[in-house]
Amino acid sequence: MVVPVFNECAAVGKVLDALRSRFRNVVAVDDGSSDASWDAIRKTAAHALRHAVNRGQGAALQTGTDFALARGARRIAHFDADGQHRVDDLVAMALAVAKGDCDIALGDRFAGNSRIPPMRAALIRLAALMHRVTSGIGLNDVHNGLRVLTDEAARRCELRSDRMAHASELIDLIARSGMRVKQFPTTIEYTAYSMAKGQRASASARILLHYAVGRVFR
Ligand SMILES: Nc1nc2c(ncn2[C@@H]2O[C@H](COP(=O)(O)OP(=O)(O)O)[C@@H](O)[C@H]2O)c(=O)[nH]1
Ligand SMILES: [Mg+2]
Repeated sequence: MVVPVFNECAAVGKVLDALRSRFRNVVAVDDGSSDASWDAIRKTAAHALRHAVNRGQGAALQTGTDFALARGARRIAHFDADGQHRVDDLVAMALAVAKGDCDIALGDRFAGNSRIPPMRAALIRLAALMHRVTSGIGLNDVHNGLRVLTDEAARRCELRSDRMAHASELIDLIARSGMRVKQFPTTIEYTAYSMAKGQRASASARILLHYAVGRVFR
């Protein structure tokens, strides 16, 4: 379980407690927060790691993944620290990967009970279409932070995009990895907290642009 954390002291303690009630190995990565997140995760995470400066969600996920793989983890999950994901959804996905139903489980907020802000939904659909065209991969929700990968899949999908463009980079890596992917219904809680703090719709547009430019110049 890798939990990227950036200035989430109000939410992260509860999220880590919920995760630890169901999973043994929770790795929280404080991404150079300026609030009390570090104190919160040191108290509640099984493994607390810290970036000295803010590097972005992609970098935080890769730091946690490298740590888990080095310690022999056989499955890696990504779970946001802001309370937007449900632990029950993760349990279903982790079970499917453990049983060998797929190598990579991706959350699909369009199949869950999420009340997705319309602009957000439109941009995710657009990003999904872009991936369909560029790599032929047919997914609904390409920017969902809830994922489970086998160790092999995690090794094949090493993230180089430090910031939010990692979500699109990962879809590309998955398309090329030849691993078996499945989507699972997940509910994203759009609370006042997450909406105030999380990415605005414009961030999805930025991710798209950032990613498209990166693709052209690669
Ligand atoms: N915004 C942001 N989130 C980060 C960063 N590093 C780690 N994170 C964590 O990444 C997760 C998702 O971020 P969020 O802004 O909520 O994205 P959204 O859910 O897609 O709107 C949260 O757990 C953040 O704490 C960072 O540099 N910026
Ligand atoms: Mg969020």
